[in-house]
Amino acid sequence: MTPSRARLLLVALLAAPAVALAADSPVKGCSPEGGFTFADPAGDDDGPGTYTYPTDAVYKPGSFDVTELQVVPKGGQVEIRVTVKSRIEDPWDSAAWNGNGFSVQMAFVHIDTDHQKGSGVRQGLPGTNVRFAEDEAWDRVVIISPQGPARVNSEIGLKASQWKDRIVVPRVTRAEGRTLVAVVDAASLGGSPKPTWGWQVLMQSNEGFPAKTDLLTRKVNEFEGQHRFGGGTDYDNDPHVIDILVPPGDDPVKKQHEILSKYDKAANDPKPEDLAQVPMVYPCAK
Ligand SMILES: [Ca+2]
Ligand SMILES: [Ca+2]
Ligand SMILES: [Ca+2]
Repeated sequence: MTPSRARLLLVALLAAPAVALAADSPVKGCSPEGGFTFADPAGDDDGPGTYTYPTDAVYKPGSFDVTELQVVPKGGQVEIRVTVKSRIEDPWDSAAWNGNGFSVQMAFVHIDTDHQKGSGVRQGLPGTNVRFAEDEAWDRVVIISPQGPARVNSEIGLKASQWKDRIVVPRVTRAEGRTLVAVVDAASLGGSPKPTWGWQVLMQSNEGFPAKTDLLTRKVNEFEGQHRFGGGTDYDNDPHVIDILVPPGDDPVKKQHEILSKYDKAANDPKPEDLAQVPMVYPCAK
């Protein structure tokens, strides 16, 4: 064997374990500019493990099953891409209500830009019924909604005005195949993404006729209905999120079910501490 062939073989042997590990990791493509791809398992579009879709035929299987979050910084803008398991359709003809080309999905993409205790918001947006840890509080949230910006901004003004400087309505929102795409100005996120940032996608469904307390979110009840998710409770104590990301580790489906099951099932007028606490994911943090 020539010395160069021996070196190649050595390199291949050393590289092999790293390749095997990378295949198991949900994280790909971390860039110095803060870009990455983070995979979520298919088949966990059941919240704490019990949620069921509304019965109307527009809620196709897989519609709320996140399979990937991709963040692509491009100059002064950032493309945020949330992919689900089924092709995104527009059964309610969003053009008729100045919408964005899809109908049933809505995703809240939370960002923790500093990972500092006491910095940011621990509460979820109205209607999500979740909270965040003290050192993982969100500093920005991007709303990917089929509703046009005027409607989303009006809902923010009515229901979450205390956080309006932290809530980002994208410059562009559209559907591409199985992917919801949002383009935001990096400045609206407080600057260009950094590999240290934390992210969390809460998958919801666009409700055009929301309750007074809900920011365009669809409710989860004890039993599913034509336009209601089932498998939760009829109070606002159960997390109204269908799929979330969990930090890399063994059995992410089980982990999600554990996280979303930890709420006070008896609290009919829940306090913040009664709600499930969702984690941030720091895909590229060292
Ligand atoms: Ca999923
Ligand atoms: Ca924070
Ligand atoms: Ca998940």
